[in-house]
Amino acid sequence: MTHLISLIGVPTDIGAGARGASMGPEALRVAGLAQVLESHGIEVADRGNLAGPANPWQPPVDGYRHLPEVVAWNTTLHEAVHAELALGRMPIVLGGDHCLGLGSISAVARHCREAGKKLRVLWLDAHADYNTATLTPSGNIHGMPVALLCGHGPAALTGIGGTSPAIDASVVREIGIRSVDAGEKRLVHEAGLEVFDMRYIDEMGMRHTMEQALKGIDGNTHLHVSFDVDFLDPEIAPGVGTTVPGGPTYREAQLCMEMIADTNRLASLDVMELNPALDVKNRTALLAVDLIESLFGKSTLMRKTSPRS
Ligand SMILES: [Mn+2]
Repeated sequence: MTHLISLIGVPTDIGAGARGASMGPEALRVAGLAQVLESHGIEVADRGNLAGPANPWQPPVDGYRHLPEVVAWNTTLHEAVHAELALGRMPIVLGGDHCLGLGSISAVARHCREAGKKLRVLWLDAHADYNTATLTPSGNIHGMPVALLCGHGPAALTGIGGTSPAIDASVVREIGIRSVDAGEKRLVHEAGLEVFDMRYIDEMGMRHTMEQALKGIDGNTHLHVSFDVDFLDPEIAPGVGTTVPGGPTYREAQLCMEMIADTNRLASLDVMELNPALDVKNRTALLAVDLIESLFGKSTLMRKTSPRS
């Protein structure tokens, strides 16, 4: 795992159904993200915020809201993430809404093709984010990034980064899912997406879930985590636009992050959908920073060494 981190703020809610995730990057900074990482001996460069079009708050056009603006933000983000990876640094994308997973992960996939690396994407989310315009009446693109990455959607989006599809569905593991539309469910099954939903976590436990989700990761694997903060139970993480009850508890989320850290293969990260307008005294941002700290090796447990694969 590289210990050179670049923070990339992407202050937009262009793909969301509620305004406010555009303030997410600053809330994570205020919650001390850079300082917490530096306390673990990690060198952090805050690249500031990317720039892009304002949110015009329009209804869908041909099934998509703000398509040109979503293309613009994701194209800029794609180049920024790819440039950091090319420098041998680990990008942490501070969203912004989850439509930005498209620009981020398409860049990670491009880097993996160039570097001859295997890719594994962990999608931590309450939602499958596998919608298409024909399935979703809202047209909010933050519900579509996994489908777009897998090649389903308009060419202006699926072609970002030059290779469509950007990824194969087989590299994705979705964890924490508890809200999937009926048509979306069918597409997820057709794509063969591996989903560990809350029922699975309830029945099998987070430890077994993560063992399964991390299975097959080896020394040549680039592990990307796309962390939608609505993954967490809203009791502990109210500051998101689309809360769904019944998510992972504090300890379950910590274990999830600790087991990812134990692989020593985390190479890029998205932190998405934090919405300070809906938060309470920045507690969701502070919790996100606490969990990110665990991703980078803070262990709550009294262990002399953590197991490394
Ligand atoms: Mn999401």
